[in-house]
Amino acid sequence: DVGVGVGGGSFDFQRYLSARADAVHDALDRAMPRGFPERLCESMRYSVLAGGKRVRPVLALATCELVGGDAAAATPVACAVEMIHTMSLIHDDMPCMDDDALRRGRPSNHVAFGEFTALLAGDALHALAFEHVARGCGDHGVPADRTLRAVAELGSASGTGGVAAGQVADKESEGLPVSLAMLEYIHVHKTARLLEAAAVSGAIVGGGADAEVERVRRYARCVGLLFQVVDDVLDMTSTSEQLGKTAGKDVEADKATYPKLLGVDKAREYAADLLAMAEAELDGFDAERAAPLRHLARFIAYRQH
Ligand code: GRG
Repeated sequence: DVGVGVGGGSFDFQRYLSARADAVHDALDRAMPRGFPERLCESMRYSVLAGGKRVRPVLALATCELVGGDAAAATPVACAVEMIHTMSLIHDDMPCMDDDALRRGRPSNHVAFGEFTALLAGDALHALAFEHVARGCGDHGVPADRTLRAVAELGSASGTGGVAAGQVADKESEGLPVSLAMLEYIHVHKTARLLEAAAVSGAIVGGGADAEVERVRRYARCVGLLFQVVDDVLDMTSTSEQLGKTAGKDVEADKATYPKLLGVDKAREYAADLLAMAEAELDGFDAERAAPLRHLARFIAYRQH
């Protein structure tokens, strides 16, 4: 287990992650609307404030600091990425998509609020994400050209170059044989692209030079894919529990995964390669500033659930 010894330095990653996740939660709480229309606002708050690991926003704060920025400047983009991520989860759970009744340990948004409210809560969250960046970055003294680049990055990660493209490819391939190239396309777009946008927009608002931003992009793309490969391996290896969970869902049982296409050992090797590539991208940065990102990649690689 390569994970052993990661905590050997003085950096306490668990403490860092939970402090940052709490700060993000508070910022989201302030950013989310209250009041009229009550049910819509309540439904948006319900999903965003339900928790979650907050990996994407923490990534944005960390890359902002990596390039010498103040994490506060990245708070609006961090919140925006979590809003986009959450809206994608709300829509993903709906009956026309994956039809899941539970999310983040509680009833899915459409189960709690009904379908049309869930659909609109997702739409309103997506719109709020961009409004929040446009207004919030200026309030934190981020120059307008950086804000514009961050907005473009988040937009491109959501649409036909990102999450929506990955989701449509995933849905269209259900029940069909899926090649490794297609599996990679789905995960790069559905999962990695938004993690990449979180990291890249943090580095942009932090004032990173173009070469630094591109290194951050490559780091995050590896971490995003790593996230999915590890997820697939965990699904495959926690067999009895997973079998119980997926027994009634043929689509899930049919779903292509890295261990199914490569075998568990090769999938694990691939995860180790992705981790090494992600870490190599950090080598050119100041070691202390890069420590959170190094630990974040390892946390994703070695998590047990
Ligand atoms: C974004 C425009 C737009 C549309 C959404 C429904 C849809 C289109 C996309 C589905 C995207 C999806 C569900 C991707 C899976 C991403 C993923 C790995 C989710 C799990 O992320 P975690 O583990 O979850 O970070 P928590 O709850 O911890 O935040």
